[in-house]
Amino acid sequence: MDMPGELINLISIIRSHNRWRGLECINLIASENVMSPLAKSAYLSDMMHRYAEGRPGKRFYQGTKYVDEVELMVSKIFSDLLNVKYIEPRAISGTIANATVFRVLSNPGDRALVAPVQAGAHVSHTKFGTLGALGVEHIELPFDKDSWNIDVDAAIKLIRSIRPKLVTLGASVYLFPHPTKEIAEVAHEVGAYVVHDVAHVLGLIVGRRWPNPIHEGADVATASTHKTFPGPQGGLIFTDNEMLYKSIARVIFPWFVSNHHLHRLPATAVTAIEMKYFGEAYADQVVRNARAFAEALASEGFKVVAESLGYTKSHTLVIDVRNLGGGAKAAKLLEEANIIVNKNLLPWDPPESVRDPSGIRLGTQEMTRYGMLESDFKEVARFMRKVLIDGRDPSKVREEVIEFRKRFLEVRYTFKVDINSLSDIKLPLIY
Ligand code: DSN
Repeated sequence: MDMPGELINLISIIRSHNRWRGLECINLIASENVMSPLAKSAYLSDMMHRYAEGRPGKRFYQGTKYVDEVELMVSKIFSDLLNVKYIEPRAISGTIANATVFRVLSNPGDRALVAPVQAGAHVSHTKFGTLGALGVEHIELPFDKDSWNIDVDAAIKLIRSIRPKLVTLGASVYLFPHPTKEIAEVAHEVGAYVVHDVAHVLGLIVGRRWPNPIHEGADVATASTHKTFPGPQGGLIFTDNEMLYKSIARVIFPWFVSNHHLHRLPATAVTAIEMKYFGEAYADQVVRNARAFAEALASEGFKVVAESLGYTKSHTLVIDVRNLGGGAKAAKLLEEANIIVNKNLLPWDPPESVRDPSGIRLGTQEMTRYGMLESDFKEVARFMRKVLIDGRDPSKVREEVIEFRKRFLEVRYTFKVDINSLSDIKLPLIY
């Protein structure tokens, strides 16, 4: 039978997406990244078809001996990379990692202190997301707009007066490390646990450009494996606390995952091995690029936040675009020029302005993976000025962006291998 029209149409849509986002855009979403060809090839293994509920060696299905080996490898490699004792790799996303940990540490009706959404907390930390779904009360930590960080003195007072079950740190707009040590000391004094969500900065921690919260006193850390850590989409939990680890392992299955999407595991292991060898060079360049990008944007006339603090210590930077029509308009115009960013709340925005906030958020991690250096980000800042400040036609700038992107098509910080020589089965990608 010939391919039906709907299938031809579907393949054409997939190819259009792959060409657009994979080859023609400057991707600056701070929570995304790309896998290497080797990791992509590992992602397409037969494991994508299989089930393996439970833990290695204690599965509820037969046929998992190699899955078990890979899953144990993932835990071992992360344990070494992060220098922590216990890894739980079965969370299929950062949100599932958070749900598991929050459920282990609290019951419905308990109270949690969390960073404010406007200051970058992830929705799963809040009453609007997973914490709310679990019936845990969300009370915001005080945020200091001058230091772009949690107000430590006010937070300490609040922890002592609320005596919460848990305190969450970490954010999706994560410019400067949160004060884990200071918060953990006081949290522990009142019997609270500290959960640090390092989804955004896992790759920087592995690359030794960001503090590991477990080494600073957090009880448990949650993460995702696809932001600055450039693996497949997935979640991770790590801790040095054996009792917590055992509770997490009991709760994640069967409460929050049944099967844990096994094809993630070999691709995550490949990426972890890449990060073992290239992670420091990669993280270093990501952070250098972020600082250079922020400086370039500021000199092009943009209001990049946190100027007096050096803009950022991570992969992320934030621009206040109120004077340019707001975050929604700016993000849309940039998209028309093939520059992909997201609109983002800034600390002074009310939560209801989430659909048209004051800011846009930019991350350097993906384009760094494609080989961009500081001088290349200066060029990106110029493209952005043309669109948002000079008011040039975005479709004209798009032509320049597509031309520019041709120089950055190959994923770096990986091993040079002939993928086809490794595979018994040819798995062509739709490109
Ligand atoms: N919502 C994602 C982000 O963009 O930061 C995190 O899951």
